[in-house]
Amino acid sequence: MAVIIDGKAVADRVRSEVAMEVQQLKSRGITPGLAVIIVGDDPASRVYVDNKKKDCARVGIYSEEFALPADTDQEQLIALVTSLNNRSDINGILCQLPLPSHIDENAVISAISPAKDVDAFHPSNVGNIMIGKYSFLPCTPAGVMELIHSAGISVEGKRCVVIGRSNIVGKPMAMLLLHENGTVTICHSRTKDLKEICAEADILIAAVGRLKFVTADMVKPGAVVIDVGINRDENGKLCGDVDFYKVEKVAGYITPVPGGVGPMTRAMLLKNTLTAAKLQNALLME
Ligand code: L34
Repeated sequence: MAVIIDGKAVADRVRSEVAMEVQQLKSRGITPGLAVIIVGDDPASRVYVDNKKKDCARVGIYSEEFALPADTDQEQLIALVTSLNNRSDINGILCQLPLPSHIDENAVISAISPAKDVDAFHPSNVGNIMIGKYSFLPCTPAGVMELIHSAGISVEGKRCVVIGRSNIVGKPMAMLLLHENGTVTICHSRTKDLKEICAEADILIAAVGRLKFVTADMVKPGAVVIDVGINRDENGKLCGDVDFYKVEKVAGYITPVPGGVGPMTRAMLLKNTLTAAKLQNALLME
C-alpha cells in the first residue's frame, strides 16, 4: 500500500512559516496585500476564492476581493488590473481563472505587473522560470514540488511523466521537474502508447481533468503518483484524475483528492504574496 502524502499537513506547515514572516514584516510596518479578482459566478471559482481570502486572514495577509459581473468587458477588467498595479498597499494580484469566454485571458494576465503576478502566469515570469531565474513559481506546480520534497523524495535522475500540457500546470510542472534533474516526458491527448509511457514513470503527475484517468495498470510498482485533477463523480463527490483505491495498492506514494495538491496551491499563493511584498519593499534580492 502506498504512503499517502498529506497535503493538508504540508500546507499547514507552509502557512505557519508564512505567518511567522508576515509578523516580522508587520513589525517593520509592512502588511502584505493581495487583490483577488473573480469575474462571473462559477461556483468552483467562488469556493476557491473564498478559501484564498480565509487563508490570507489566517496568516495576517490583507486581502481585497473584486467580484465583477460575468458581462464585464475586457477593457473594464484591464482598467481594474491597472489601478491595482498602481496601488502600493497591494503586493499581489490574482485574477481567478477561467474567465468568461468573451475575455482574452492572456491579455488580462499580460496586464498584471510582473512584480505583482503571484500566479506567475505573466509571459515575463514564465520566461524567467524557463531560464531558471525566478521570484515566483506558479502555485500548483510549486505545491507539487513541496509535496514531493516533504516525502523525502529526490527527483534527480528519475523518470518523470506529466500528463497534461496546460500553461498553468503541465508545462511549468515539467520545467520544475527538469530543474531538479528529472528526465521528463509530457503526455497529452495525442500521445501514442500513453499507458506504456506512464508505466515507466518513477514520478507520475496527473493533470488531465478526467475522472479515474490513471488506472492501476498505468502505474509502475512503487511509483510516486501526484494527482492534480479536481473532478466530481456521479454522486457529486470530489475526485482526482487517479483511480485512487486501485492505484494506492500499486504506488509507493500517492496524493489524495481532496487534501492533496489543492491545499498546497492555496498555501503557495500565500508564500508568493509574501515574496511579492518583500521584493516590493526591497527586502529580498532577486
Ligand atoms: N488565477 N486561477 C488562478 N490561479 C490559480 O491557482 C487557480 N487555481 C485553479 C483554478 N483557477 C485558478 C486554483 O486556485 C485550481 N485552483 C484550486 C485551488 C484550491 C483548491 C483546488 C483548486 C482546493 O482547495 N481544493 C481542495 C478542495 C476544495 C473543495 O472542496 O472544492 C482540496 O482539498 O483539493
